[in-house]
Amino acid sequence: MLIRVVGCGICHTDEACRTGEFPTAMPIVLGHEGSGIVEAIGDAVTGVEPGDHVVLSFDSCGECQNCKQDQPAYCFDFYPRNISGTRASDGSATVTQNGEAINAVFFCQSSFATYAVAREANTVVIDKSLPLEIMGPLGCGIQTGAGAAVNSLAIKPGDSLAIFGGGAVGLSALMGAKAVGADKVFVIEPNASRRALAMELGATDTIDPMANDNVLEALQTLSGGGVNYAIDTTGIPSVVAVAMEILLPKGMLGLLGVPPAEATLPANMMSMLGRGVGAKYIIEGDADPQEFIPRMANWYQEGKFPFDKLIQKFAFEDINEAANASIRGDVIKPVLIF
Ligand code: CXF
Ligand code: ZN
Repeated sequence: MLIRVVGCGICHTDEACRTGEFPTAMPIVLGHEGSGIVEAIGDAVTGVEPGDHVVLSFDSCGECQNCKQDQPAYCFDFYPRNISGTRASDGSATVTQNGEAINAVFFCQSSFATYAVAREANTVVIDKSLPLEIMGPLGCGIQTGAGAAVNSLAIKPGDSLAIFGGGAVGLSALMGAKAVGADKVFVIEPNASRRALAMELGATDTIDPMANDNVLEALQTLSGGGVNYAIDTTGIPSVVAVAMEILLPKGMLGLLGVPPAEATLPANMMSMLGRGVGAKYIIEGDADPQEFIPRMANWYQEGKFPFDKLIQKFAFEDINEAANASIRGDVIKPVLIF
């Protein structure tokens, strides 16, 4: 379908692709947190109509083993469909410039553009009463953080959680955990204004890792011995090492951060065995966007999930300023407005 884009968040993956941290072919039209209004649909579209307000998310095939078990983030065709820059069906280009092929189809949307072409699979219809301009980040970064806490770790009332990194993904994990009744949630983050926002969003306490030479000890003291779950959004091996060690017996660490290319897990296997703990990488918060995006939107309307507090709007023309503000850490989640 053809979508007129009204807003698009900038996610760390856009930046990682631009800098070559992530293996995406250049040049490419990035942008994968688009929201907009459907202008036209193809023959095979059944559940979306022109005029619908939509959030765009990641694409999946709907047919592989994982898609069939409602785990579209682990679609066997995820990379061709979302990262390759060309049509998954035949590798052809969807965009040209002066007759030359340009990569696009990024997350089956390439929403740093006034128009996007998406499939029904990655297009989620939302209620028209929602603020459409800022809804796009629910399609990736916010879904990734909140889904990790709610779906992957399945946090329950009474559970405790430590979140390493208080950016858009980490603070979304905090909001998700609080929305489902987590007890104690600790956020480890060097930026003072992000720590303050974490407290406003319901964190039990925060730690500044720059002011603490032993974060593990500080966290043990604050938590009374450890936590049931941890989430790492930093991808930094020395941080992951602390996250592994703070887990109580039977604990689980969710890994969300993009690591350096050569990094290996910094885990002591005997220590893991002794506590029966685990660690796993989580893609897109284990979410089925068709179910989870409306769920987060409902929480937002009920006042339980104030994701708008993470967002700062920029005009589309100011995309470079928006990206730089996020790299500097001045803005948590920039959203481009068209
Ligand atoms: C990405 C993170 C890296 C693996 C593929 C999915 N998520 C979105 O930005
Ligand atoms: Zn993303």
